[in-house]
Amino acid sequence: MSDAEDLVHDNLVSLQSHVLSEEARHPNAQGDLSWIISAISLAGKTIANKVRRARLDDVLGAHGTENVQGEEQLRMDVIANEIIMRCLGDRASIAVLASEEDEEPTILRRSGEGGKYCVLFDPLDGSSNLDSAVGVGTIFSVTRNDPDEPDGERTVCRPGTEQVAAGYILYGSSTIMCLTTGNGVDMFVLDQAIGSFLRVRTSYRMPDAGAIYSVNEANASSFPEGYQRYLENAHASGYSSRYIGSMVADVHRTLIRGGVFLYPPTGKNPTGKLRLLYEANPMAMLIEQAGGLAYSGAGRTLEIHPERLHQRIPVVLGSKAEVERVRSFL
Ligand code: P6P
Repeated sequence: MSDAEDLVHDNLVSLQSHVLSEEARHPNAQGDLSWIISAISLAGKTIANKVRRARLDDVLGAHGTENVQGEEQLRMDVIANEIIMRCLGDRASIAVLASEEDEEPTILRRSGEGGKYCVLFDPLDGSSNLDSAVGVGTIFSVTRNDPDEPDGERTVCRPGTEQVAAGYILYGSSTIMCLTTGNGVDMFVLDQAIGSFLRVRTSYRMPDAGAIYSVNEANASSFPEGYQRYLENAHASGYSSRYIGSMVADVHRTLIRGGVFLYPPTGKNPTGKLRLLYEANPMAMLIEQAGGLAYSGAGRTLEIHPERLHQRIPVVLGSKAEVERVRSFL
């Protein structure tokens, strides 16, 4: 490869330039989605800084309130939620914001006022792991606003197939954004020295197989029988078990190394623990765009018709061969 080709091949591409070049591929795009992704990037950089300093700034621990899930809110949950609201709130094309931390969606502007998109997010998934410095993350999903639907919750309760963009930001040993706008998966790493997410993978394809399963086996005795038979088979087949207990970290490892991530129905969470709209759907879109599969019960996760904003569902997602292997036991 000539020096010039090398230079082009090793081009330095920021998230900003990547998003603008993607926008240029759609002649009728007006840049609204680009602005939203830019706001999510700003929120991610700000949260990354706060996560790194949480112990120093003494903002770990309980906030003293419960969220709509009846879970104890941590101070960092509230801080991350506020950061995202402040970064996204002034983007003129956003109609509705829906957060895991808020019972109701926030209606910012109607379609008549320019509200074109809805953004759903889990501001700091896995935050209970913060005190042990385990990777945590922000998960986001972007859908189109329904101009004829006045109710915020009904507007965002759309099947995952209708997402126009989805992704996560993993605050781990490095800060990584994984993003899809429906045209493959691209990955970016935050270069803190210049404050920019730099593209490291484009059109990423995940491994078709991987002898790794990721599940909280403490719940195994209450899994439906088919999951238990799958686990017995995995144990007998020499699979490795990897479970961090932070969905963004577990899904990122699955994307990179292959394998399967499962959160089955359990005695404590008979419909599964993970939330459909702002955890399972964005992850399912990423996994499918990278060549994997994502199922909830008998059906494809992305085809579920949501009934409630905070609806929970069981999830099996990962490498095509591994998800099919799990399904063969269900
Ligand atoms: P368990 C974190 O609380 C979370 O929502 C996901 O990030 C994670 O995958 C799951 O719950 C872990 O749940 O029951 O295994 O602790």
